[in-house]
Amino acid sequence: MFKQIELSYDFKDLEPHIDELTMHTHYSKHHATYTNNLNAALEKAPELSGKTIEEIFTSLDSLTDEAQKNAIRNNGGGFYNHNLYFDTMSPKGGGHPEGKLAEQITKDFGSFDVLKEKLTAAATTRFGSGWAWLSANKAGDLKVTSSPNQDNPIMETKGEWTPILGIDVWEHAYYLKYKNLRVDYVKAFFDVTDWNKVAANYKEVTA
Ligand code: MN3
Repeated sequence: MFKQIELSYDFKDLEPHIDELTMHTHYSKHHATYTNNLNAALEKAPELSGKTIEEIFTSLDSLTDEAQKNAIRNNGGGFYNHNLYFDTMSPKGGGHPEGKLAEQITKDFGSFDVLKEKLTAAATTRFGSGWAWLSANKAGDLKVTSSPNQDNPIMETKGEWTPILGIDVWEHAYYLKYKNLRVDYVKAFFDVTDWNKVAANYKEVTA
């Protein structure tokens, strides 16, 4: 049974950047539904039982039933991507990364400002629903990409790249407050990004 992460903050705590109703709906409805649907789909896929979610993402091609594969891909992505998303936001967020992650950002992108520009571009040019990502590989390299729907870099690269930060650009993540202004939501997301958590994720991928 996969479970949603528990939030270390209240729904209202990310105000004014991310509003309480959006947080409540996003976590208690959208994320809960993905998680429940993933667990339900896995009950009918005994060959995947006991696997981690990352192992499931890299085993999707072994499923021959297209409907089952799509259910596990979409709901598994929805489960995992939102765990990452909610875990890397904090009322004490914002600011900039430090330590090894900061050094690598300078190496791979030139500066933290350039990284934010690249993430903003990935988020705002993703057509329709999807995600913008900062990912790392085991060697410690970083890259910015985007994915459609609930896909993620683990699925797309067979586990070579792991996201350490994800920006949800589905309209349900911002429409109540920001309407059509996705770029303003992305700016606000950076005001609550927990770079300490992102650095911890980076450390885990590269350990
Ligand atoms: Mn979402």
